[in-house]
Amino acid sequence: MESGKTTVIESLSDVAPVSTRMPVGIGQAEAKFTLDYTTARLDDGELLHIHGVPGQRHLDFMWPMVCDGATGVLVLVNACDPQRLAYTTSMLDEFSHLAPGASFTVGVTRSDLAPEFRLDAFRAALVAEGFRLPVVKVDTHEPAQIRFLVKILLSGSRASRAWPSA
Ligand SMILES: Nc1nc2c(ncn2[C@@H]2O[C@H](COP(=O)(O)OP(=O)(O)OP(=O)(O)O)[C@@H](O)[C@H]2O)c(=O)[nH]1
Ligand SMILES: [Mg+2]
Repeated sequence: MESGKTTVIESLSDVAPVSTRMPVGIGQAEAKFTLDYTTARLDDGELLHIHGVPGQRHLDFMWPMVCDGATGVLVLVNACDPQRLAYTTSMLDEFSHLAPGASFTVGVTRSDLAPEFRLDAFRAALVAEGFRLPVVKVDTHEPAQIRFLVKILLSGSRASRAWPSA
């Protein structure tokens, strides 16, 4: 949550992005979640469709819907979240099964607000869990950093995935 999904999608859009805030009942409580969607024209003319979906497990019914035929999966992680490592490994685990042909990149956001966060330790912890992939810090308020992040994602290929998938 609050990992910068909407900010990233707004930054990449070359049309007005669609952000839909919807209620979802969880037991007696009702929470809100946001779905984001936009398109961006790449330098080579290809049209990229970009979906922002929540990472909460009770909303996992959405994940297969956006994974069918996906080129890339960008896992945005809030550096301020104490559960960031467990969250990231669980997302990589789930999405590598849902999108076996996609390339993967992890973008760590809000690290400016988490002075204790160490990228090298985080990356090493992911490798220790079996996930060897690009892991970068990104300030989502910097459009150049977001464009670079997307380039990293798109330059990845299936062959560079170094963790086993079932
Ligand atoms: N300081 C700082 N603030 C950030 C960064 N990225 C996002 N934010 C802020 O964090 C808040 C949440 O960003 P959103 O883009 O709404 O995040 P989200 O993932 O769409 O959030 P939900 O849809 O509520 O899960 C906003 O106030 C952003 O301006 C960052 O890298 N640094
Ligand atoms: Mg959002």
